[in-house]
Amino acid sequence: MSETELVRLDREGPIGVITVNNPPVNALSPGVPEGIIACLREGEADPAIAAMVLIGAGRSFIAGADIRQFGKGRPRPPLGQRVYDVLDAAAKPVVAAIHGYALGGGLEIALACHYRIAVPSAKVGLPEVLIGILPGGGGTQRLPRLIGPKAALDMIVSGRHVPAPEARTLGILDEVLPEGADLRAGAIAVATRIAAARPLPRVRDKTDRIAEAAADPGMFDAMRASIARRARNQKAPYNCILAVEAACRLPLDEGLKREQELFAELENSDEARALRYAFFAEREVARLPDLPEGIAPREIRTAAVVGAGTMGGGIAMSFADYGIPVRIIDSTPEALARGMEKIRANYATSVKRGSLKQDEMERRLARIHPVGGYADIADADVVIEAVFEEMDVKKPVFRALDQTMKSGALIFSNTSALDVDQLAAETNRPADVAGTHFFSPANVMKLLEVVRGTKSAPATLITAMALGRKIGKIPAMAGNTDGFVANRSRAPFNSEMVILLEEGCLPEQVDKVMVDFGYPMGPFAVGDLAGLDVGAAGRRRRAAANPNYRTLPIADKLVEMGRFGQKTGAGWYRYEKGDRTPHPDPEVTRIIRETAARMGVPQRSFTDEEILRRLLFSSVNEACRILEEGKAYRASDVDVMWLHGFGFPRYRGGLMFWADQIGVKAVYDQIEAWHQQYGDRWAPSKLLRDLAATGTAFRDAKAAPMV
Ligand code: 3H9
Repeated sequence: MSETELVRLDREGPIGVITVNNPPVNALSPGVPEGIIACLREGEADPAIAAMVLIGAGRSFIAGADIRQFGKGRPRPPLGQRVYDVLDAAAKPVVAAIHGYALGGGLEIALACHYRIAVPSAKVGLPEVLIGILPGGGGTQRLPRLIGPKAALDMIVSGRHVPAPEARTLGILDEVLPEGADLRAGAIAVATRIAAARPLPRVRDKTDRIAEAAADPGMFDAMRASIARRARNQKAPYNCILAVEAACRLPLDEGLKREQELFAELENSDEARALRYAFFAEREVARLPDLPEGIAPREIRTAAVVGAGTMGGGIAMSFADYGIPVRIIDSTPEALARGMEKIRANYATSVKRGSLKQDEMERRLARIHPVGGYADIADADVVIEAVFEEMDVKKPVFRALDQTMKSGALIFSNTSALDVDQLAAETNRPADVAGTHFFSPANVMKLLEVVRGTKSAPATLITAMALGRKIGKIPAMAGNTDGFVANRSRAPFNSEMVILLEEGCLPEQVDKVMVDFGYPMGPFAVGDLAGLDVGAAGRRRRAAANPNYRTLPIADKLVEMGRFGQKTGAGWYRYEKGDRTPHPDPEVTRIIRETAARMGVPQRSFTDEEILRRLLFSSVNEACRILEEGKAYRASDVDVMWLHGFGFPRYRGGLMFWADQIGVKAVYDQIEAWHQQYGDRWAPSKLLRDLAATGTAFRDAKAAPMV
């Protein structure tokens, strides 16, 4: 058979080797399942073949169904004729030989094989829930039979990737080859060994592990209770549980039918469409369409951070967590020592919670070196400035870095809003300067905004994006504009939530609406966590620069009273000592009502929907302005930023995807109505007007070339 075919059968003596070759990840695109079935039939019919191996070409076994095909209404083969069923009914043994990933339909195929062997670096999993569906290729029925319902539930409901050694312990894999062993040869050896084994060892025939459910009938309700908070508003995790429950109750063939029904309820749900969109948006965000192709990122072996505060410490941890040695400096030895203490305390908390091992903590700490001053970091490949967010504080740091850093070192600023060009202008190497905006806590949050200065060289930007991925972030490119893309698009939301208070809302009411929508915390509670003084500084700066700036007297009043949030025991809420639970505070209600009365704002009540739309539509309008000005590449990049910078519920796709579900025209009409009612701050952007006029979805909006 020819090498260009998606699936081919080779003969190695009495063993037929079926190879799937559908780069990059051997997804089960049209032709692949059919190809496997055809090869299998050929192998079964050939008397010279005693057993078969199923293996993936390239970097993976099979990463699952082709996600791009979902929701297209493409007919699927009926039960009994699918690749899983055909494998299950095979007359000769088939060994799944796994490297890279065996995910979703990929693992389901392996579960329908008779033996599973993997290299130590392989990962297996059923991550369907993460795209809003459930394993629909028999995974919910076979996995519980193989490893017991409890372990299967954990895997199917979390969607986690399980490393090969753990998969061996769980019983998913029959064998993990030693490091460096040849997978193909190992699998052929197994196939030769089991060629004559009858009856064929089939997962469908196993009953011993499934019996565990009878001993612990409460496990399904316990699982439902344990996910209640994080899975709210979602259906897929609950259907996953129902499917595993069915596996414990029904014979396999009936269980497969039930799996199909539960799968069909999900495939075209809003949740599944949003999660698929998010999956592809996260991949799209890596593409930099206007930069020349073929520029390799510079190699980053060592890093440095200037500033050992909360952000600097978190950034240093991000490097250390991914194996990159990092030196850190601050203006005084005391500040540096405090910063190092905080880093140690953060790691210690993870150890206490069980998410980090003590020896790993020591290894990470050993990569973070507090040093005396600029001369001690001069030979680092990259330095990230993370000092106080004031231009006058940052500029001298940039001058000092320019004088000391080796030639070719990249100089990045962790600013969240300031003009990167002004910082670059302090140096004689503006091409090597860019912004890298981490989100707090920097070692936890996934978003990294890479801010492009007018003079940033393509290699600088490409390296910043690659570095971000290397330290586990999702980097997204942003133009140099006040607040860049994430914070700028979020700013109107932040204003609107306080303006709502002037009109009669309370913080706890707004927070409840946003938590019900799916945010992990309400925006006022988040404000208290971040510190209200931080936002106030930004507002002062903007008010000084813009005489028409809409002030927020209620927020300013709280800051004036020293109510900075959790750190002072009071902000939008009050806090008991040593407790982070927000309690509504009558004092805040009094301030809100008094300020509103003084401002003469008429008071009224709001529906939840109105609150939600007031906050999010204001940001949609601003995001359109950002695209129109060429400060972001695509609407889906804004969505990725909201998902990973602000905790926007993933199963709603992102800000712009959510707005598309309402419809561009309806969004425009409402914004225009508020424009009439409230004046300039609600003026629709030109792009929004154009999209509404042409009926173009937000996600298809064309951004201006990035400047
Ligand atoms: C399923 O199996 C349902 C079944 O139960 C059966 C039901 C009947 N489809 O992520 P990367 C593309 S549901 C289509 O950058 P990595 C991806 O878009 C499926 N395309 O690489 C990208 O394209 P591009 C269950 C896919 O090394 C390229 O491959 N499986 C698929 O960082 C490289 O991807 C999953 O949910 C796919 N399934 O990570 C697994 N997978 O270059 C989803 C990847 O054009 N995939 N692509 O941007 C993943 O989690 C990661 O891609 C993986 C590799 C871990 C495999």
